[in-house]
Amino acid sequence: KVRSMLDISFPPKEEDTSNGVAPKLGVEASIEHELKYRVSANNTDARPVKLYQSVAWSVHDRLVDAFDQTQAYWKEKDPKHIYYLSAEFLMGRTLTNAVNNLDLGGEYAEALKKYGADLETVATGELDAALGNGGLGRLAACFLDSMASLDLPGWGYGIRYRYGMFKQGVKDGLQVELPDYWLDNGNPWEIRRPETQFKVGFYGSLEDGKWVPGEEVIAEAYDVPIPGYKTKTCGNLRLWDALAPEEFDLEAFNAGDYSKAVEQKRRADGITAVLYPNDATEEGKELRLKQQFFFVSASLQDTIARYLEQHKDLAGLPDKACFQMNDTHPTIAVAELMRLLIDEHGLSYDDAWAITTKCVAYTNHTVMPEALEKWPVRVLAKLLPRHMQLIEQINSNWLDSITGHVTAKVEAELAASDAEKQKKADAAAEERKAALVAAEAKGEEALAAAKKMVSEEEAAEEKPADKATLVEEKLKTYSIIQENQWTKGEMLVNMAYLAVVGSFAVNGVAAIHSEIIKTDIFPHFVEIFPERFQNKTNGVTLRRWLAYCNPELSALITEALGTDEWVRDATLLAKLKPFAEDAAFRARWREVKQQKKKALAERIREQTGYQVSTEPMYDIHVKRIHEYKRQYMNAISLIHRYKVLKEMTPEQRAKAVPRVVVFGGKAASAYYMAKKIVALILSIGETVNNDPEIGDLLKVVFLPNYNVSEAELIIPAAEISQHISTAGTEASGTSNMKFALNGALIIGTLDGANIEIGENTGFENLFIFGVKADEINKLREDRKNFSDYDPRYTAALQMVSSGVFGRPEYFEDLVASITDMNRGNDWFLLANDFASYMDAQDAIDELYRDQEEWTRRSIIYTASNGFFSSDRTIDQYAREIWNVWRLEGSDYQRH
Ligand code: HBZ
Repeated sequence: KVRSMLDISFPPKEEDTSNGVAPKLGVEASIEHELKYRVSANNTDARPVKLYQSVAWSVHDRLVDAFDQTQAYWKEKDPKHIYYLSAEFLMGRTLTNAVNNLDLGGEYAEALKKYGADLETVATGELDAALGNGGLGRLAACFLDSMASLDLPGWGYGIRYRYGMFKQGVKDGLQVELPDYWLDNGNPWEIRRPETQFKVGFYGSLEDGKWVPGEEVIAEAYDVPIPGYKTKTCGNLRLWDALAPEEFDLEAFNAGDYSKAVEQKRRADGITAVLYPNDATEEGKELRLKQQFFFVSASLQDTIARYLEQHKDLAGLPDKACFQMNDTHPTIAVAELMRLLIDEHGLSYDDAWAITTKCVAYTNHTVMPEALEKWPVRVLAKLLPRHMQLIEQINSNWLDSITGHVTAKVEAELAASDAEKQKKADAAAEERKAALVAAEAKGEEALAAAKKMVSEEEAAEEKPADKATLVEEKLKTYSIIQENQWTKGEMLVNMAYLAVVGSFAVNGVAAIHSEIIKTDIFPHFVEIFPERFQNKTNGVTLRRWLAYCNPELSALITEALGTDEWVRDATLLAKLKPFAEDAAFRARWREVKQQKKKALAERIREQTGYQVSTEPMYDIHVKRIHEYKRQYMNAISLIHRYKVLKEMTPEQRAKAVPRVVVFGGKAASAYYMAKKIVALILSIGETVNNDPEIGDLLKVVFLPNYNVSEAELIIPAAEISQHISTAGTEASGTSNMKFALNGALIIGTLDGANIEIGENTGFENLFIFGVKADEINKLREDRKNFSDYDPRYTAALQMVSSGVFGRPEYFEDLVASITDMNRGNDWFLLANDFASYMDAQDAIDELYRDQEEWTRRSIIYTASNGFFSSDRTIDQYAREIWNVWRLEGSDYQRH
């Protein structure tokens, strides 16, 4: 009854194009409907945010249609699905992407004229969905776009954090962290599914081998439709929220204990409250493990439940489901899938293991030891006792399975080294025998002394190694459960090892990285299953990162190529190459860059108050702040640049190449050095930007709150971009790809995807400097005696220490971290690379004087880097790991 009353209160439908699915209004009418009824703003005073909301809700309805049809179609066809398990999805804004992927850009632009608005402006009313830290989370978001655009049956699974990445502010020259209220205005892009709920247990004990959780929460699904580019396919990102089993504990409430009554709710709320803002460091917190298990368990239960609606026998699960683990964060999936199959569905351990290891695959994103997750056995056993038991069993089976291999290895090593040792031992024994004989002849006293000496020598002598002990020692290096090397006696579960043992495929994210994980991180696993290790070089979606964030450049590309097919097939960008030789085209290319620089200059003024000219070179360094990414080295180079400019005569200054250097990036809230690096950049900016002698010759800007939306504005404006990590530390990098595609030149080290970008673009077109990855270990060793400091480097650091940029005592630790043997000893080798970095910087200045050649290269970058489309990456995952394919036939083909 109530329902039908509500129904008749809707305004008359203007058109019905719904195929009986849902009545649909035209774009203009639907915006108006939403404006009036959903957000209750009358047309005349529709403020941008209200207008954004009504436009978003109107797009929402169209997404839901596409979503329902796709999901129904997939259900009917029952293809194998890929489930991308990730603790992070850094989606950014949705409106522009959704409208354009749905191919409704024209219609919405037209409809918005009525409000004197354009889509671009309206889109700024949306808050970023910042449910991720950096590259790893953004990669997951690009992958969703590509899966849908390639018509692959794929879902993302993650956590609906109520607070995403903190908002970064600047106060008194320091980073401050503010909460991210992204859900405050409601979220038109999600669909709550109260009908889809699963119980997730924690703590408790094992009773008769069965796990009895001590605490339970409810996972409730929210679906975020993921529209593919100009296809009817609409994928899904399912995010879980945590609810208390009973919102209020009524018993406690009636007994007058209000706080106990809400305790359950508070605990559940805590699980999905906030994203951990760490990127490259491990966060060994129980709550984090809880988050990981929470979303993994709900996702696996959900998948199995859907599978069982259509199939009886779980043995067929690997033909229908593949779980891709985005780093080790979801690795508990290995144990949870085992538990579900054994404890909930009655399979034997062996059958469960056969299924699990055919369903699960793992992507590694880091080689930094501090970022490789290791959970104390104590924490796991308390929070997830049954899982700890299963991990022990998995480990013991694993070690059993390789004991033969390890024994053979030890025997071979022994055979080699023992023959040598035995020879020495035999010779020593002969000598001792002779000494005793000689001493005996000298009498009692001498004999006693000689005996004493002999027994001391024998005790000190290296015993021929005992094989069993050696095998045991070696096996430990393969073990998933290991002793903490810092805290003796504490046992840890190495999640990366668990992931490797439990997966059928393991991949790195750039060619060099995939080699390094084989040689440095998992060499002993490579011995056992070499075929398991693969490379899948990262990519980015060209929709968001070129077509939509840089419509001006896109229009120019489309005009040149005579088609916009490149948005779908990025290899077509190669056809731009001849245009690099066309002076008129180059002029237009420069015009676009100029326009984008202007937009960035405007943003800089808004956010920082600094007025920057659009004439200088725009030099951009944006990414999470980290010692290994070496923003600090850039900062030191800028101090030098400032010093040189100060020392110049007016004639010399007139010839200098002016630069606007823009930094952006968040420092993890507990990362002491990273926060100091932010402060140093801010301080340099403060000094340089207010120095009247310098004027437009140099501006150093720290643009606060770098996020996806800021990146969409910054990247198109870049002329040079910096990717200068210590070789061997950056797994891939993905912003380097975005910059290259937007025609920014790269200064970088031979690290991560820089190498493949160099291969595609021609290394002669990049500014490559620095030591190589295979030299790093030795150089770190050598630093015990390092004294070879570049005088420019020393002078710049001296300026910091002497207070030229203020607060010398605050920067003392930072300076010490790269100069003091006992306080960091320059672990990331800034001093080693500084001189070659400066040479590369000089080469940049030199080339920038030649705007024709610079522009030519810029075009070459765009033309050469179509390889880095995430469509290519996802196609490779689909073929080489997942074995999923797009559905042919039916009207789900692209139009
Ligand atoms: O993943 C990044 C790598 O540093 C980068 O080189 C690569 O391109 C990118 C995609 O493959 N890794 C991260 O962004 N890592 C995290 O954000 C992270 C988040 C939580 C953690 C650990 C790392 O606990």
